[in-house]
Amino acid sequence: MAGVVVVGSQWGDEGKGKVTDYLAQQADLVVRYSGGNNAGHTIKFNGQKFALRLIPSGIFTTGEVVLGNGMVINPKALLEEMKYLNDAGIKTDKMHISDRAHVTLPYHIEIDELEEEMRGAASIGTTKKGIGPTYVDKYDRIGIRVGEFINEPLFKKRLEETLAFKKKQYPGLQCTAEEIFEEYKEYAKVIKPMVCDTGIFLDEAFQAKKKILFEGAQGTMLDIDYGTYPYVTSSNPGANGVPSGASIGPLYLTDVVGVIKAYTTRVGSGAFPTEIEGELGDYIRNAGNEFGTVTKRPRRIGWFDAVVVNQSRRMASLTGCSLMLLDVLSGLDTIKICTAYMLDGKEIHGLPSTIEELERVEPVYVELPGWKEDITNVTSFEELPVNAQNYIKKIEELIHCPVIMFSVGPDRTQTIVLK
Ligand code: 2SA
Ligand code: MG
Repeated sequence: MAGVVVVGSQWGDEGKGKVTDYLAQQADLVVRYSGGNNAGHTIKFNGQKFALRLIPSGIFTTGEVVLGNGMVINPKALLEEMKYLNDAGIKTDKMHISDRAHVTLPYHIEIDELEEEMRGAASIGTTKKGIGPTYVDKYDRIGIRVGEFINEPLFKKRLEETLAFKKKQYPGLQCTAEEIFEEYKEYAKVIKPMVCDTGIFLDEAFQAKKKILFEGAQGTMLDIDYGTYPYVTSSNPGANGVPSGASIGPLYLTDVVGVIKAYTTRVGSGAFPTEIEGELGDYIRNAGNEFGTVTKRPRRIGWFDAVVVNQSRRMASLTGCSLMLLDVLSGLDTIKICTAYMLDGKEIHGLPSTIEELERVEPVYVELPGWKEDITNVTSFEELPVNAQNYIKKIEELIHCPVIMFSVGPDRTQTIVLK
């Protein structure tokens, strides 16, 4: 292991936190490369449960983590998260924050709320954490980066300029530069000692043969380039985002582990071809506790979609998959897997580029017999009921990627490694 990536291969919430936590046991460093506090990563061990948003899940194992330049960082949320961990006895003193990451400030949150309202029925269903508007400023070349944020006079100047610009675009903005400056300059003081050029830091770590894990947030279907645009997040959560979001070259990466659920979920709006509505959907939602970590929103539920995961495999060059929440499907009579879509009378094996077409596709399913046994105490593939074994084998066949581990419950101990 040199550079290993853990990437969500559906619409997020596949269980990346758990997989990262597991793989981090063999790593020296864990790095986040995209997104911000829209993410919600849950880790459970020794009877304790933690939900992280900005800080990489590796904080519990390696203790040394990096927040890369591809991230958008809300300093207030970061300090709250540090306090939450420190209060639970988890140290955050080996955290390295990229000087090139962008800072999320109160006006980004205001704009996020305003734009969702403006979109009306076409709202994206964002987490309203200001993520999109922070990336907009990045690409509009008026964003404030961490390196500027920790330089007090520079922060003041950049904040005044930027907010004046934004107020021309959004005259309804309520926040003022003075208020933000007074509050946030204090956060900057706390963050300052952790800031560095994380590209150099990671390069040195690679040269020293350290093992580095890159932790994705959200999932490939929410990737701005590869996902179900426009119902996506505003960054590259896919493995494609690692080199640009962590300031490293692509050849540092040796393995890419795709995290997939045994079914599919999606939060927020947008087409969802295998969506299961009604009683069965409610049953799986409750069995899997499928509610947003950040927003508590009920997640939409669907059958496993091999078209989606295949697309994610292609785009991330997945070397293996981790199949999560298999136990949630116990008790169903039959389980469906989507193998292809029908669009205008033709069978297709990739997602169409327009949302208009994706809304019209009809999933083609294979149906497999389910299993009734409780599998939460299973410790090997062989102990699984034959129908569960066959379900895994079918998934492997359809996604052209080995399942290298699977999970039968939220605890660290409920992870079974196969290959
Ligand atoms: P945003 O806020 O601009 O990133 O929202 C854009 C879309 O991306 C989706 N998105 C997510 N989907 C699943 N999980 C996410 N993290 C939280 C979680 C979400 C939560 O772990 O549960 O608590 O609701 C996440 N973050 C962003 C979002 O739903 C929009 O569809
Ligand atoms: Mg999540």
